[in-house]
Formats: sequence, structure tokens, C-alpha cells
Amino acid sequence: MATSVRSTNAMDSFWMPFTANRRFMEDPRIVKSAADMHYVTADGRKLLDGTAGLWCVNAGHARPKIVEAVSAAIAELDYAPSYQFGHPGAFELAGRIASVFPGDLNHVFFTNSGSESVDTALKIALAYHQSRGEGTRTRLIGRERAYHGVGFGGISVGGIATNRRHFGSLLAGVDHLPHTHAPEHNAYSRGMPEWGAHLADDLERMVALHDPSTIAAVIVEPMAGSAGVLPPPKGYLERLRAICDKYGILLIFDEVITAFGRVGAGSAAELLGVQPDLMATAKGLTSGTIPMGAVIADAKIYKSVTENSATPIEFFHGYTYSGHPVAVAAAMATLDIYAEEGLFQRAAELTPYFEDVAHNLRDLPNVIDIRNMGMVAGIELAPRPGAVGERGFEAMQMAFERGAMIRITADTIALSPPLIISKEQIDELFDLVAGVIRDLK
Ligand code: PXG
Repeated sequence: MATSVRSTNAMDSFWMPFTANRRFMEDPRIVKSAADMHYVTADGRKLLDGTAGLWCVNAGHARPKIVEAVSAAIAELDYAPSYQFGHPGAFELAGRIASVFPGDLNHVFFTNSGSESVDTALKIALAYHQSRGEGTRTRLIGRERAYHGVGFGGISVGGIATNRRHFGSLLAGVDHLPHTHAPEHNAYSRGMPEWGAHLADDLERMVALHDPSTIAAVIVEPMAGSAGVLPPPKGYLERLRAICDKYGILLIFDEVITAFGRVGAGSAAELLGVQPDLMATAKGLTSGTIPMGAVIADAKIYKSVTENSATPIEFFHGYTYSGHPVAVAAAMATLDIYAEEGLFQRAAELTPYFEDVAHNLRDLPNVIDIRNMGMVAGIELAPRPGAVGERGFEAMQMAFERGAMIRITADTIALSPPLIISKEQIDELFDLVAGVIRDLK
């Protein structure tokens, strides 16, 4: 018998990411199609998408404009290298992306995911300092509870213990700011909490400890998503920016979740008026349809790295699929939809309603905090004694059975629907979640 054709259970062969694999097989949750605000399950039930897939489908599912653009692109130019060759779409898209982001963020490096964008941004930061003759600046500063994807760079600056503890020594020379989760001060804050701007001052302590000449960059999510929805305390990001400026440290915003409308603007940087030097994006760039990420660099960074290079190739980094023509087409059509339908503005207009409806859940059993920013809400449930995450997991299962896809991080329910959601659908989503919370043990 041919050894290459092994009989396996088809379900067994897919090693699922960030999933309780054994538990999943006992009770699979399978979706087979999607359109606009809904998934359809394998057994034909409609599910309201409360999470925009994984915080990415900002324009809603299977939008014909994107489907058509992708189909046409793959027929015309299925693949083209971006190393030493180019195709027009990648240049045009880079310009369009640059126009979404504020200030001099106008040089775009294409990746295929948020994790790649983070690692790319960290490498650009190091290359920048080296290009200016400050090669001693190699230290990277992240933050506790941060999620920056799963590359070795990303988990090193990341601050989620489970994502780090199995993977050895990680990158050397990394330090972490304290996280900003402070329910004792900030529980049930509407939008950005009042307390906690001073937590940015820890950067001063790190500067004193390590010396600014060793520090390359600080990376933060303006709003932490995976950690359970943590909007920044008012004034916090401004303070980080000021301290970075004082010591010549680059500030990197990881806007993989927050860019492209999620917070009611093109980016959190624009919404909050705080300018990073580098921005990591992905997800909403193509509304999740085709994998693509982008790092947007400030002009001074691009200029220094390219003009001071001693070699013809200025930056030894890239991916086979950087600027992939099919992803470019998906991104272009997605940006068209965002503009034509004014979806960033729409998200801004829906935010107060979304916030009200979210905070209406505060008196339900086991709810211990509700946090929100833009079209994101986190509803934190008390963990069961000795079983952290079980209540959250059951909430997700029950919601699936009752007709909604929701996302959980331990016992925090995170809701981040496509930005095309109607007020009626917001009501429907939160009513369903309220029913689940009421019925949970
Ligand atoms: N940075 C941030 C801030 C993210 O949220 C990544 C980087 C990595 O992106 P990729 O494309 O490599 O997965 C992310 C991803 C969740 C959840 O529910 C969040 C993400 C991915 C999956 C689930 O918390 N964020």
C-alpha cells in the first residue's frame, strides 16, 4: 500500500490555531458560507457576526465589489514578485494606504499578516537607528498583557504569559511597561478611562535603568484587543509619545485591530491625535478577505534607511507575497467600500449607541466590568473559582447555538462587529449576549 495515502479522520488532520483542539472535535462549530452581517453554519443556521470574523471583516462578508476585484485580479496577474520587479497595483495601493494615515506616515512595507507586520516594524526600528549611526539602540520595549502576534519578535515584546512560556528565551534585550488594566479604578468606564496616564511614566524608569542610547523603540496597541479590550487611559499615549521624543525612542503603534475604521477613524492615531513613527496594520486592510498586512513608516525613517545604506539593497527583509497582486486588488476594493459607504464615519456615529447598549449589560449576573472604544466592547465575567475561562467558553458555545458568533478571551466577551451593522442588529447581538449571560451558570 502506498505509504503517502494514509487514512486519517479529516477532522484530525487540521491542527487548529489557538483552539482547544480535542474539545473542538467533540462539538465542532463549523461555518460554511457568509454574506454581509451573517455566517451560515454547516447545519444551515444563520449566525450574526459579532466579531467581524477575528476583528477583520470591517466591510461585512462577501461584498460583491471585493469578490469581483479579486476574481479579475487573479485572472489578469495571478502573482508577481516584489523583489527587484513590481506591478502597478502595489505602488498605487501603497499611496492609498499612506493617505489613510496621518502626518508623514507615508511609506508602506507590505506583509501578509499582523504578526509579520509587527516583526517588520521592529526590524525597521533597528535598521533606522543603525542607519543614523546609533546602532547601540537595540532594546525593544513592549507592555504586559500586550498581543503582537506570534512571531518571535511579537511574542518577545508581547505580554501574554501563555503565548511566551513554551518558547524558550525569546529575543534578548526586551523590557515591558506595566499594563493598564485597573478595574479597581476604572471599572465600567465609558470609552477611555480617566485613571492611568501616569503608567506611561514607567518608561522614564526604564530609560534611567537602561540608558536611552540602548533603547530603539516602544511598541503598544493603542487599544489592547486580545487582552480583553483595554482602551488607553486618557492622556496615556500622549505621555508615551512625549517621553519617546525626549529620548529619541521610536514609538510603534500596533494598529492591527484598531486601523481601518474599528475605532471610528482611519486609525487610533488619528482619532486620538497621537502620532507614532511606525504603524503595524493587517486585518481590516482587506476586510479579512485575502491575507495582507502593511507597515507604515514615517518619511524620516524611510529616508534615513534608504539614503544611508552602504549596500544597493537598503533593507534586507521581505516576503514572497509582499504586495501580492490578488491581495492588492482586495485591499483596493475594500478601501473603495470604506470610502464610498463612509464606514469609518459610520463607526464613529454608531459608537455612542454601541456604548449605551453595551453598558446596559452591567447588572447581569457575573458581569464585573464593561469596557468599550469605537465599535468594540468587552464584557468581563467573573471567572468560576478554579476554572478561569470556563464561563467565557460556555458563553461562546451558547451564543453559537443561539445564533451569534462572539469572541472570548478567558472570561471576557469581546464584541467587534462589521462596521455595516445596523442599530437593530446591535440590539439583536446584545440581547442575545444578555440572554446567554443570564442563563450561564
Ligand atoms: N497585533 C495585534 C494587535 C493583533 O490583535 C496581531 C498583531 C497578529 O495578527 P495575525 O494576522 O498575525 O494574527 C493581532 C491579531 C482575539 C484575536 O480574539 C486577536 C487577533 C487574532 C486572533 C484573535 O483576541 N489579533
